[in-house]
Amino acid sequence: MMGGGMMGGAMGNYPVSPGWGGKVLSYAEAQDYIQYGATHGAADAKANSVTFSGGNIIINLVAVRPGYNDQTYELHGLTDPTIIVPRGATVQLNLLNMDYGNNMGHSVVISQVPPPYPYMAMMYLGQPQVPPLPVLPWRSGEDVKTAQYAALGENFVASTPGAYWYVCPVPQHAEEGMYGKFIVK
Ligand SMILES: [Cu+2]
Repeated sequence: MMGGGMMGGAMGNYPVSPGWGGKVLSYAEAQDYIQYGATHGAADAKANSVTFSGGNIIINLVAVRPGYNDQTYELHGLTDPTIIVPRGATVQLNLLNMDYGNNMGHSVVISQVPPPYPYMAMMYLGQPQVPPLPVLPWRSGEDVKTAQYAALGENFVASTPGAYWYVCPVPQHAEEGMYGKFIVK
């Protein structure tokens, strides 16, 4: 158990709009977000992992970055990398949804339940290890340069060493592979 709290968040099915409940980023701001994510933590492409150090960690995860596969997370240019953080670190886990289209809202839940996941992953993940983010709506338009993007983050303390999974709870997404390993060591 890393945090606690209730299941929360709306399960909306709509494109991003002002007032959706989180941040709204322009394409340029989304690129800054990605760049931050690509310059913090140490990426190992062969191991497909990103290792963070220090007591305050910001993880800028992307859901379905343009040019990457559907139903994946991106960080440091890697797809669904293993994320490794030191025990006791305060973690700000951010998510930016760059996907587009009906049912392409995405979120992230940290679970101790390993894959494979069923269609309704949310029913299977047990008590989330940190309060889950709401579902982030998809981008506002098809054209990536003019679209706006939903982003949101949450903070928790990685207090308990162990192997966890970060998983998209939207129906079918985890079943299709939208998850990665999250290790506290
Ligand atoms: Cu998803």
